[in-house]
Amino acid sequence: WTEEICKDALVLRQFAVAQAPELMQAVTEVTTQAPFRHMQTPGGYTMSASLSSCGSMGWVSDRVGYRYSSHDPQSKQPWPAMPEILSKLATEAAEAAGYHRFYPDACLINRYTPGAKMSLHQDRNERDYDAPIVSVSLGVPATFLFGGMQRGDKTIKVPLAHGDVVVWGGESRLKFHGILPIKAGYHSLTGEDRINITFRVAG
Ligand code: MD3
Ligand code: FE
Repeated sequence: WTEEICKDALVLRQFAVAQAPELMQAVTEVTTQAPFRHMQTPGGYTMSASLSSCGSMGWVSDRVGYRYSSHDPQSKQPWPAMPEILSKLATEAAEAAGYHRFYPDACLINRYTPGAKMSLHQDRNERDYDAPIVSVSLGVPATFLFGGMQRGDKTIKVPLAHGDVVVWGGESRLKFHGILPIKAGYHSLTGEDRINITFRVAG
């Protein structure tokens, strides 16, 4: 079933549950080639979530700034190709939310261990703000924080569980958002971790 978080942001509850084991297998394939790593922020902090990417563009952060890059700065190789099971799910979820022909070129994989979080931020590094963002949650649940166009705007909390898929388009695309510290938990597919996969048109 689907829930509206706000105009232009739809949660497709459990959309990815049936495919979750194969999705996790694809994540493992990717992260064997491009291991999860903690990136530095331009402000000098180390992110508590560790991340990897696949597809023709990958998101990177360092002291210089946030950006997309065709190469993994760690291996100096191109990012691994996006496994078809991942791109197909993204296109299908977008379609279910009313966005036709969503073909992402960037797939960011975030791994949260207990206590890891993501502070309020906007996603503004993509070239095309008209394309939606599709995100898939796997494993241990999280509380998503969703705000407005200003950092100080009121936020609402949205629980995200294993298999939930969110499609963020239109006005929601540039709103502030984050993840509260992950509570200790266990999921048979991911152990103590929460895995979030986000698909974007970045390049
Ligand atoms: C709302 N990731 O990678 S996914 C990120 O759970 C990120 O790992 C979070 O925020 C996570 O940038 C949240 C949901 C999400 C992704 C992008 C958005 C929500 C969004 C962009 C605009 C608005
Ligand atoms: Fe984000």
